[in-house]
Amino acid sequence: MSREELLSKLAQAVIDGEPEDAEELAKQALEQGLDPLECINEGLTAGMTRVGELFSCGDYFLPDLIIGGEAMKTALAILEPALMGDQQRNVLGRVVLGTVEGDLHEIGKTLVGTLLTANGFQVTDIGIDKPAADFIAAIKETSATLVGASALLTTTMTQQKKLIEALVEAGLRDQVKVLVGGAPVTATWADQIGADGYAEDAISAVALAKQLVGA
Ligand code: B12
Repeated sequence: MSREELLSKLAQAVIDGEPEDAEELAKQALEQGLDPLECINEGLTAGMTRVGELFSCGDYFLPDLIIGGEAMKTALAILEPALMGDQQRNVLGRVVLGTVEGDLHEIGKTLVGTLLTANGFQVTDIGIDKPAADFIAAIKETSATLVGASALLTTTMTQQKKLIEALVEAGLRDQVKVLVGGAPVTATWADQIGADGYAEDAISAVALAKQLVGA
């Protein structure tokens, strides 16, 4: 199968919600020497974007989102270890990462964590639906200097603001740089809530994190 064909089939497996196909195609892509990051961006994420569009226009329903997410996660489980190959030994910085309270979207956040880890950051992923208090506990526990908060819903973006307020209250705001991201998040929003940076995808999240720690 050609590279283009494989990438488009990976996207289609997510659109059709076929975890087994997605897994098989991901294995095949690695065997054929395709770049795992390209498979994620041009295959899986492209498919997920389409799922979102179909949901927006009412052609897809919640179960379609769930099964599309499952297909993407199954393929990521095959591709992510291949991304870890070029992991560096020096720790560039410690990061606490999570999806904010009320928000169950985990795929993008996890991908950001994987790429940060692959690029030399020590990542503590606290999971999804996490209140500010959980981010703060993890920052204290790990002495992290970076915190990443993911929000995929317009209704949960406000939790990123709450997190920054809670950091100020806890006296930790000067210790950590705050990165925000997620589909509805913008650079303007990041500025507005006083975050230190915004990145639109996992690759730019790595560049931003490096910049913030001066690496
Ligand atoms: C899959 C999915 C789900 C799955 C999630 C499964 C899972 N295990 O994660 C499930 C079924 C749970 C779900 C539920 C819901 N969803 Co939903 N979902 C999606 C969908 C289709 C894809 C999200 C995804 O995984 N994308 C792929 C990843 C790779 O991209 P990403 O998440 O954007 O992450 C990248 C960047 O944003 C960035 N990034 C992400 N986080 C961070 C963090 C930091 C610090 C940084 C720097 C960068 C960064 O880097 C990532 C990697 O490149 C989106 C559509 C879309 N286009 O986003 C809708 C979408 C986000 N969902 C939507 C909705 C409405 C819902 C529900 C309310 C539906 C319902 N009626 O119940 C519920 C809410 C549940 C909840 N409380 O959270 C809407 C949100 C609308 C809005 N603006 O508020 C969207 C946009 C669909 C739509 N077009 O209407 N969803």
